[in-house]
Amino acid sequence: MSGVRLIQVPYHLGRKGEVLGAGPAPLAHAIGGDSVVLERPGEFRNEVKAVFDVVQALASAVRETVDEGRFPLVLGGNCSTALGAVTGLDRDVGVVWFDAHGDFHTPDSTPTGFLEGMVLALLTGEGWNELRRGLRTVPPDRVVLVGARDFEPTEEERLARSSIRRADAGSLGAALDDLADHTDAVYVHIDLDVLDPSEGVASAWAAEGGITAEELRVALDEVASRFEIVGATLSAYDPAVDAEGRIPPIAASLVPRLLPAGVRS
Ligand SMILES: [Mn+2]
Repeated sequence: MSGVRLIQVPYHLGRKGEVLGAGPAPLAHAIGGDSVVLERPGEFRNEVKAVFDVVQALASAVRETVDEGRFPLVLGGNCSTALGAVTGLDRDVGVVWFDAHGDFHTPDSTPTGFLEGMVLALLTGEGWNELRRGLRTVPPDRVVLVGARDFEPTEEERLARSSIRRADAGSLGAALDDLADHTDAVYVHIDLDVLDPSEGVASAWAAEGGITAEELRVALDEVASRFEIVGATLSAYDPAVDAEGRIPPIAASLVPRLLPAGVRS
């Protein structure tokens, strides 16, 4: 896979190797080939700043990858990796976001304070304005959220008021057709908790009612048939809750569907 660069981002809330930060290494192993491991620059001062430090470092790594003509495949860590990936692409893109959750809280609406529950709001330009400086945003009408089913109070209402499109496996095609009116290039974000727990438990945030691995593979084929996929992230895997190791081979099976035809071998 010489045309792709795997970028491991082994951080959870800015701390290396903890919880979801333990996920990138087994994902990289299952996918195979070479990968680089991102290092968070600077000292750890607090979680929120550390997360944005990781995001900024990832933006640089993705930008270098694209400049070399390679496809950036990010292995998070946290879903906040999306902010760095989209920034490093340095172009207007649509976003297809697979997740059990909405990730659509702001600092003012969150009941938990969990930064990972704010990432899609951040990506569409809400919250943490100073720390977000220099990061790219995506208009909400260029985002399709797929498989979300586990919401916190006010989050689903916030989504309903936004122009983010929501879809499940059955309605994805129509949502993608709408998105194709706005863009021909997309970034694909896969929080592995979009999978139903019967396929494998991706993390402690897993939720019933998800899509199957086969539905996810078909969904990616639907995306690739309509858009140029210019970057992707597989994220939010905690090997500590997946004792049988069921998630990494599923993640690896998704990779050929994300890559441009020229770099699939
Ligand atoms: Mn999630």
